[in-house]
Formats: sequence, structure tokens, C-alpha cells
Amino acid sequence: MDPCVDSHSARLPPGQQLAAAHKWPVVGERLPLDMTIPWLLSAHGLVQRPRQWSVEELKRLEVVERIVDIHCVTRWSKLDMPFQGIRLAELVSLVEPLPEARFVSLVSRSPRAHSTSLPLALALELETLVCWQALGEPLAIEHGGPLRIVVPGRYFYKSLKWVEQIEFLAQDRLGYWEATAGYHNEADPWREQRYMAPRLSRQEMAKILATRDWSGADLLGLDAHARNLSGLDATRALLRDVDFRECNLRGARFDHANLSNARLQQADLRDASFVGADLEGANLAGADLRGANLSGASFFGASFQDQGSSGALEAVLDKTTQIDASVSEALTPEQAAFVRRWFESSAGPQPS
Ligand SMILES: Nc1nc2c(c(=O)[nH]1)N[C@H]1C(S)=C(S)[C@@H](COP(=O)(O)O)O[C@H]1N2
Ligand SMILES: [Mo]
Repeated sequence: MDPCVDSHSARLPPGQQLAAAHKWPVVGERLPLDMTIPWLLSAHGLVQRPRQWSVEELKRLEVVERIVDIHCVTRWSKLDMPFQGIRLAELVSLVEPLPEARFVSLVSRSPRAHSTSLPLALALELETLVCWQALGEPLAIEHGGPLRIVVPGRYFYKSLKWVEQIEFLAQDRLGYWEATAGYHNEADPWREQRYMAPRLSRQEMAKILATRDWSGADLLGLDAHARNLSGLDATRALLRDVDFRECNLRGARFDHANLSNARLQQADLRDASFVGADLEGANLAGADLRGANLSGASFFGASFQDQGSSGALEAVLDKTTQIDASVSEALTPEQAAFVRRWFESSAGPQPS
């Protein structure tokens, strides 16, 4: 075997193929919004010193050259791409983020104000770059010139073209593809985190995100971590192994849905309906279940409390929560004790 091909295949994440040599596909938007006004990159939000830089000013900071492997979610890769620019870390040290700044939202000067986001600590760990040069040439406009983000080690949709704003946030703000097309928010090519629902086409996913009508859908393994899905209709949906941690699911309908092993930690489930749902092995620690109806749901092996990294997480139940008194029979002694404490408090209904 050609040793070169061999060494390349070890560097190709699963499901990726090398793009033809000397070909760099253009993906997504092809032009920024307006090239006639001067380009200014601004960094603002939860920072001590908001700032803006012209491209010339950026070039006076510490310029670095990095060799990066590009992996596009549409399955082409390009290895050993040289990029020149500055490290995001350098801009971060100049603006001094406040302690509560945990995410960066990157926004383009593009027709749809295209955007993406990353946890701040991860963006720094991956050595994210702000680039004006690739392959020894100024970045072509269609590839994001005059300034683009390059995030090594993530699918290329995290590498925003025509970056104009870096906003520091306490809460994540999903990017354009992540919010509208169901692209995975973590985007690690080695874990094939392409789409939040690996079994749906992009069109199906876009439809499901736009309508919030998931009734009867097969969404096994869906990763919806921290999304706003209030009012969702997931009646009879197959949601085994889904990740709904920290989601807003207020008023959502899960009647007769299969949520076995679902992760619902710290989800807002106020007024949600789980009548007859399968919640076996589901984790509801820290979830807000006030006003929720869990009548007839099965809870074998489910959890209502958990030992999280920042202390104990307990589900919130009150007298407006509807749950069968027999639930504790399906739980481990520890979980059953937690639920029984709630039943025995004056707030809860009395066990039969
Ligand atoms: N502003 C903007 N940035 C973007 C996109 C886009 O549509 N608009 N598409 C993303 C996607 S999906 C990919 S794969 C890369 C493509 O970059 P390229 O066209 O330089 O190959 O840009 C990313 N950044
Ligand atoms: Mo992409």
C-alpha cells in the first residue's frame, strides 16, 4: 500500500474522504454582505474592555502560522492546510472576559448574519485562530476573506467566514446551522458529531426544528442539549437515549413517548405531559416538574436525584405535579426515598 495513503487514512476521521488535491470546495455562503465599508472586528459582551480592530491592527499582533486539517461535515477533508493569523487567545487576553463569560458567539458580516458558537474554554483549548491568509495567499473572499475563524479539531462549520463580531456570553447562543439545520453543537469529527439526529436527513431535521411537531418521529439518540423546545409535541415519539439536559421543554407533550434512558437533567419540564410515557432509566435529576403530568408513566430504574459535580441535583416537584403513588416501587431504595419524602411532605398527594 502507498505509505502516504496509509498515513493519511490514520488522520481521516470516520466517514471522511480526502478532497481532490488542489481543490478547496466552497461551502455555504459565497460572499459577505458589504465589502465597501472598512472591515472592523469587534469583541464585546461580558468583557472588561470591549474593543475593535481593523485588519491592519490585527496584523500588528503576534502573527502565527498553523497547519490545520479541515474536515467538512459534508464528508470531505483537506489535510495540512497552512493558515496565518492570530490566536483567539490573544484577543481574549486583550478584552479580559468577565468570570461569567462561558461562551463565544461568532457572527459574520454576511447576508444572513451567519453565526456559530463555542464554549470559551474549548475555543482556547483548540487554539482557535482569526486568519487572513491560507496556503500562503490572502484568503479569497469566497473562503472568508478578509477575516475568518479557523477552529482546528472541529467540523469546518465552526470555522466562520467573514467574522465581524466576537460576543462573550454567559449562556450559549446556537449558531445558524446548529439552530436551523440541526448540526451538532459539539462538532467533533472523531466522534462523528455531525447532526443532532444522526438518522434524519438535513431536510427532515430542519422541518422538525422549525415546526416542533415531533409526534410519532423516530429520534433515537437525538442530541438536543440545552435547546429551547418549549411547547414541543413529541406524542408517541421514539426518544430513547436522547439528550435533553438543560432544555426548555415547558408545556411539551410526551404522552406515550418512549424516553427510556433519556437524559433530562435540569430540564425545564413545567406543565409538560408524560401520560403513559416510558421513562425507564431516564434521569430527571434537577428537572423542574411543577405542573407536569406523569400519570401512568413507567419509571423502572429512573432517577430523580443525582450527585452532580456542583453538589446534589434534585428534581423539583410540588402539589401541582401529578405522579402515581406506586412510582417508588420501580425505583432503587435511594431514589424511592427521595420520592417518598415528597409524597410525605404536605405538598404532595398521599400514597395509597
Ligand atoms: N459566514 C459563513 N461562514 C461559514 C459558512 C457559511 O455558510 N457562512 N459555512 C460553514 C461551513 S458548513 C463550512 S464547511 C465552511 C466552508 O468554508 P469554505 O467555503 O472556505 O470551504 O465554512 C463555514 N463557515
Ligand atoms: Mo460544512
